[in-house]
Amino acid sequence: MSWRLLKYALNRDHAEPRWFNTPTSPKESYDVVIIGAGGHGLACAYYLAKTHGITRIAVLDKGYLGGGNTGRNTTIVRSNYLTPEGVRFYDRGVRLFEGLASELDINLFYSTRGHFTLAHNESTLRTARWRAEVNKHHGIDSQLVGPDEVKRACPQIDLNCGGQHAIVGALYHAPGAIVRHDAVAWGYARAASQMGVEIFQHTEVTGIEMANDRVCGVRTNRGLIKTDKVLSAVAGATPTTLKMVGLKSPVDIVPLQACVTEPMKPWLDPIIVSGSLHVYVSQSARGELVMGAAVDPAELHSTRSSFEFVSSLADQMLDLFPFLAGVKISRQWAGMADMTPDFAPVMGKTAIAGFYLDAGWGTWGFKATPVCGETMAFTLAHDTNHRLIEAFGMERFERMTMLGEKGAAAVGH
Ligand code: PYC
Repeated sequence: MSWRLLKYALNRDHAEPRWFNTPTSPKESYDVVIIGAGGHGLACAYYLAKTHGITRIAVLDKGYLGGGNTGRNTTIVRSNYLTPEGVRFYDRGVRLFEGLASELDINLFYSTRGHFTLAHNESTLRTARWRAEVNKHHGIDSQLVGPDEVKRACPQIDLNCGGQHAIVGALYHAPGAIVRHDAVAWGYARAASQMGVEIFQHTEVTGIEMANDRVCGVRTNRGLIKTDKVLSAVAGATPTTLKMVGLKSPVDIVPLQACVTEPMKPWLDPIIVSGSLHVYVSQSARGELVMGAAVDPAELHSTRSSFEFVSSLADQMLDLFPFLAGVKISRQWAGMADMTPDFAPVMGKTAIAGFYLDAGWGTWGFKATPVCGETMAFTLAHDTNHRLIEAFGMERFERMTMLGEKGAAAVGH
């Protein structure tokens, strides 16, 4: 038994240490204010403090820590993207994730499972082949495999898919992993807080102050905070902060729904994605099947989840895994995804001096948490975009230098 455990067991008065300290009220000023205490905002605060020595940081959230898309995603980590820019960026993300539990001293239940993107027809197979080639060129472990290899990794799958859309192959990405999403946010929060970062929950930003065309503070429901650097890391609410600084939003907000089943004995090792059937599934350490489908068809600022979602998901899942017919869905929910026209993020400096953006995460933001933190921290500290995010600037929508990452999205749009 570890000493720490023994100490708590024997000492009745010994309170469990708090994960982070919240001062009663924000200071008058900070070097950096981060809007959004989700994984991205907290990771940025952590790397700003750890790598760049900037610790006078306030992280503000109108709700609670990790209560937005950080706690609503389905925890998949992968780097099998389609564009070289995406592949390089997410590869760094996977590598950071692999060492994160020991870096943050928290069990993240990081579990490398292998990731299959199923192809049910020739055109999907062609995109899979294309992705595999781009991935290999950048040293990423992805390859095209046949139906037999899918069956070997997942014997329960029906390769005929109910007779409607037989599996003809798949893109296999060995590093594909799952990881406890809330633990990622809490780990970053604790480590950042230990270095002096201050986190304020239930603190809403109501406006951004500007003077001489540059940021000079944020207005909140707890008063004005002066700062000359503001990061907006509020996936699902990005248009609101962009409006505060007078920038036109390149993102639409669409709900992405997900659900989990009751816990089952472990049977599913890999992550299975079918873009054509609009479903994906993995099995968590608790035994639940974590599943999702395509985004909702229209813009909506809401986290409600619907019966239509579970019924159509169940329909497609039963084509892949008929034996699940009696398994119960225990929870369902939605997150709000900010979708860009080219399915790549919008990151870095903006036309407003001192206003930085970490947005456009669509349905793939969680896996980018550590690499966003690292690259945005560099960008804020040096007021220069990190080389890994140079292609993700907002100006690409005016210059028509879009990226075209749609083929790498896991879910249909
Ligand atoms: O991008 O891997 C992904 C993903 C899975 C579910 C939603 N997005």
